[in-house]
Amino acid sequence: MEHAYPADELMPLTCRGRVRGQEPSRGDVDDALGKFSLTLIDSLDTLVVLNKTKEFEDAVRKVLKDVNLDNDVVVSVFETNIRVLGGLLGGHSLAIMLKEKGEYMQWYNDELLQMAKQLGYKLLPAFNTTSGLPYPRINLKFGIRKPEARTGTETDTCTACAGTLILEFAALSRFTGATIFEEYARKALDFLWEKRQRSSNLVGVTINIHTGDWVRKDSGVGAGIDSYYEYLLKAYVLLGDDSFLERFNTHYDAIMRYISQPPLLLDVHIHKPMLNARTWMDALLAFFPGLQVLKGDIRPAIETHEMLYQVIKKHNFLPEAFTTDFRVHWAQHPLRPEFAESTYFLYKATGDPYYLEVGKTLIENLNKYARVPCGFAAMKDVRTGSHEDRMDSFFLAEMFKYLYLLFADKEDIIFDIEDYIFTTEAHLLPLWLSTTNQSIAKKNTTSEYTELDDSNFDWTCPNTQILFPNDPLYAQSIREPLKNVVDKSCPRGIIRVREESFRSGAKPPLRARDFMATNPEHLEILKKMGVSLIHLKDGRVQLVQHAIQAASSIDAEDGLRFMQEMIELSSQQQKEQQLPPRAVQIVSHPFFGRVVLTAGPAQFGLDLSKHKETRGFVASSKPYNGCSELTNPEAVMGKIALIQRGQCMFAEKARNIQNAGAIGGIVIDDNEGSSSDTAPLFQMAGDGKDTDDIKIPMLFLFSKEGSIILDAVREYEEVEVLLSDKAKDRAAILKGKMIPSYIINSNPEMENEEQSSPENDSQNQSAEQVSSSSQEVDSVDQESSEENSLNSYPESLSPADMDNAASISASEQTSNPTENHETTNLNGECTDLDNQLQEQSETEEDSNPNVSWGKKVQPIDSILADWNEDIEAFEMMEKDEL
Ligand code: DMJ
Repeated sequence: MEHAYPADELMPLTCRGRVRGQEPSRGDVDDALGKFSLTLIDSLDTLVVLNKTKEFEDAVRKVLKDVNLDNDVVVSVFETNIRVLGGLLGGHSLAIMLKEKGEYMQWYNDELLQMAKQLGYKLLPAFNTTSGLPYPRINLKFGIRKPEARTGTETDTCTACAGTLILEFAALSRFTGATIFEEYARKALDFLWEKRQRSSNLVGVTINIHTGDWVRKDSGVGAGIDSYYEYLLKAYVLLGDDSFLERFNTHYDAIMRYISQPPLLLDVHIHKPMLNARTWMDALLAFFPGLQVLKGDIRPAIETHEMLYQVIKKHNFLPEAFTTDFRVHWAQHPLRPEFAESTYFLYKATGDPYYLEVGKTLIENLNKYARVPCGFAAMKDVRTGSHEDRMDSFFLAEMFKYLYLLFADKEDIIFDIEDYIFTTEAHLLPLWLSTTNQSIAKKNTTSEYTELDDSNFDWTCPNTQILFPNDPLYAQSIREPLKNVVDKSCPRGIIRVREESFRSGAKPPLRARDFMATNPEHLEILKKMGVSLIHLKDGRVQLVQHAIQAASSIDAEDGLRFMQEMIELSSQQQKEQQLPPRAVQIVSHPFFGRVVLTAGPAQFGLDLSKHKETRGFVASSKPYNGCSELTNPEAVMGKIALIQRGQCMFAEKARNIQNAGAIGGIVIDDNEGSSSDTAPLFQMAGDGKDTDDIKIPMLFLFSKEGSIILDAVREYEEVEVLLSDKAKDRAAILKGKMIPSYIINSNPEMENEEQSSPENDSQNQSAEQVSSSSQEVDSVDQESSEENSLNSYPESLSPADMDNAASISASEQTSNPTENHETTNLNGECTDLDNQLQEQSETEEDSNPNVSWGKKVQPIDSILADWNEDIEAFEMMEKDEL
């Protein structure tokens, strides 16, 4: 309220409000911002839960006085529904509860509900499609009327986007008596149900809102689908309509059959549900154990939650995506609440104090790593602890609420929380709505519910009060075998997999290592194998394989082998060439280590991952570009020099500041407004000469991050920073326990070590992007810049950048045969499966829950033998779609 109001969100690093249009666009994420004081509305019912009744009363008055819902802004229908409509309804629910108690809100006359109704009507034009599925976006002022609306041309939406409306819309109908909202939301759900893939009973991630065709046919419980399942079960709870429960149970049965590989939850294809569609999981699926608790299926909930907790313990937060062998796939973490939500529900179900310990860890990590002077900042990279100038509204709406509730006793909350259901945004809707204005509730009109295998419901228990009365250690006994599942997992071996692939005899006609994107013969072979090369706008290229486009099934197999090789080659090269991002932490007053900026590393100079951090005050070099001998050596001596990017090579700048006595350097981008929020980080390349003479550490900051330091210098003059590979503990910083950099730099042994480091060996290799965000995953950087002029792959495709492109693209059509070639044995040691594959899949799979997630282990020969069948299935699938 102090720094951001009336803006939609707080920018906690720069201490101001995020106003759409005034900040560089972040793409879809900005569609949540409608200039309607989003965070305030999203936080209304949190205030009551936290017993801040007076503040709630003031906040409601502010919303009524200030908020305008008629802005000429294009917003996401899904986000506006769950955050704003849900926020207004949650606020209304608690306002009438308080009014009835007779002390607070006595003046309240359903004003929030009237606003909610106004907003509901604004969202309705989005449903003007033949399918009844809503458009993904709407203009708050102009609806979808073109051209003023600037929207309404979209053809696709995500399943969760179309299937997460019923709670808010039904509540709105039942509170107001206006039936249209519930009708529209039901119609969208009916359509999705009709479109489920009939043999697997799964739904895809995106659907065409006009034709109902699945656009993305992968299926999981995380991003894009998550709350569709959540709302089916909760619609049954809130509305008491059996058809929702039957639909949920049908989907749940399919999820447990195909997607659940305890403790993992892995995406599959809707038409070939035995094929994994990905080798990684996203953070959004962390809500699923909570939903399983609501369903009463406690065992898999405990298992998945435990696995997620171990990933969190490794990185302090759950990265946006992580692989099946628990490596970071996408390192960002926008302070998502899903894991806290599941922790709360598991604690409620089991009463096991372990979950309080888990909650304590979450709170400690938030305070230690995310708390900044003006709020809580999202993590840009969980590996470095660097921040993003972002605090999403769900942090207050959900994270605060669930963490408070986890520790609250019944009497700490001024109303009975059991009388309410949580929406997906944790807004509270009263259960008495189930018996109010029921006229719209349709009875089950379809008889298409399949007979379900009851074994999936063995653990279903309708009442958490009577769970495990005789066994308080029940939850622990399930966690125990999983205790080292993350730490002892083995990274995927590259060499072994390749050997196995070669041992089978067949090699693709073109080897990944020989491939040149500019060679017409190579392109011809690619085409034959069904592999297409897509040139992206930014100069990068992407490989995608469509098996059905291959000339024959043999060519399709070759294509699979080629993609496989490319994945392995690229991940190997990426590991060899890429340096992870680094951190610049401001440690002086008033920051005290709380602001951590993501920095790009250099391929030369002191390697901060091998040596301890470098700490020092900053000083700007003169000339500021650092391209000639400094004229102010006295100012930078013993300090960390700030230098502007451009006009000469990075290494030249480093030498000039080192000669002036600087102990480190920070190069700040000269492109105004650039930020690691919007641009991919890269590592600074050398100059093609020997750079062993550069001993000081050099880091790169984009302009926005750099200006945080420059502003601090303007305001406080003396600004001290810490250059490191990972943000350091603030307690240690405050106690001054850090080792001064001059001690580190003067260790001759370390210098020698550094000279032989692999990073120095690769100095003359390309200046690759540092992968800090999976938004970059699909592509290959072919750009070169003045400082990055040593890119060693100017014309050919650099396999180093192909990892994710190849893996994702390949997985769209095929299972990834490189998967599961390792497993973890009972002692947690890495085991080569070459000799044991058969025995393990036959024996351990059944008896050992530790390895059950490796149940799809399949030798490559058998996968390839299955290939023809896959092609037929895909052809069938295409026909189905037609
Ligand atoms: C929230 O806005 C909701 O929980 C939504 O359903 C998906 N996740 C975000 C927070 O991560």
